[in-house]
Amino acid sequence: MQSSAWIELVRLIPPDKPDARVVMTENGTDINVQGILRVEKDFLVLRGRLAGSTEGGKIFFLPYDRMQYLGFRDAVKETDIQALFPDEDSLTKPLLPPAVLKSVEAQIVEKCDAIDGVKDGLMEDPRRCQIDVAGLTGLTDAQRAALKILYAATPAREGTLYPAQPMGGEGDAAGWSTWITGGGFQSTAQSPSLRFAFGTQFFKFFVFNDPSWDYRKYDYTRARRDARLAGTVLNATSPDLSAYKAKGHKLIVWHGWSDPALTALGTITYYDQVQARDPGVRDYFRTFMMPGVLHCVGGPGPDNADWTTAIVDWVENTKAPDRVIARKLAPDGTPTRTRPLCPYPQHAAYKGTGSIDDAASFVCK
Ligand SMILES: [Ca+2]
Repeated sequence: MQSSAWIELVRLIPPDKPDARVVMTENGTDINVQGILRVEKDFLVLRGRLAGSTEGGKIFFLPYDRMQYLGFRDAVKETDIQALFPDEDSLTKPLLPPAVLKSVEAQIVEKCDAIDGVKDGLMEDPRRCQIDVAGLTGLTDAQRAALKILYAATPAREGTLYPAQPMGGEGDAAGWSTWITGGGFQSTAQSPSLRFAFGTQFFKFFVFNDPSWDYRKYDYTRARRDARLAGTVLNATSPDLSAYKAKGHKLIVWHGWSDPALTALGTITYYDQVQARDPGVRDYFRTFMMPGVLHCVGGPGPDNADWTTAIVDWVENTKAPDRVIARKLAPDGTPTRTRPLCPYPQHAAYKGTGSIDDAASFVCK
């Protein structure tokens, strides 16, 4: 498109709608515009924030020949549900079909598996996998844009509404297609994925008491305020465990890193909040992250651990869980791999010798 055409388009932007426009650049980056600073013959200078980021006020210098589109939105709509299911009349046709997700996961594992020092098909800590979605192959622009939203935190008016989905677990049948993207086990004409079902029904009936509430038109940056009343009954997010600690109780929380139902980063955020209030948290509360594990069970990672013995030992025998062994079981129940789970923020590190399928070859550090 000619520069003059871009200039004409940019001049159409109403000045009274902050944070309501989106510019996409050639590398697939969305920028939410907060203000147009200069319109020059060959470039544009604007103030805004990268989509998915909560850090506004950045200055962007944009030559017109790097711009792909310029969109107008009534509000910032960047939740996964809105991105994945823009058309309520075709919910059964997933934007990210299972075969595409398998390819995405394979590319991610290929690039990030070895970061933890062991090529075992698992990422010990997916936060260390920093892949730009723009570099993944076999995706349409719309699929790429949706993935970027999924891998980024959902922004609130201030801070974060909900943490990002870590990379990993995309292609598993019980993974994203069932929970997030649609086309999986639970998919129906009305409810393509479980997150869609929980998300839309929650707002219809818990928050707004309005069966006609439309997720496509909702400005999610209002969600924290709108859901405040429902949250008084439902939230279990207070980081103040002082009463629990005073009674001498113990708490173990474990979470699959690839959980497609509830992002694992939410659990980490909570643990960090408790620790910020009480640096001695590990005396009564420990969190264990399980690499390559989906929601409760499943996924390529060792997902079978004896948590009951771990908590009984801690409560009744004063033996705190410094290392819990997880097992991957074959369909007949035979363990094919064992791996230590380490209390967060520790992780399992390979000693450098011994079988990578044997927990004895790993230390917590
Ligand atoms: Ca690995």
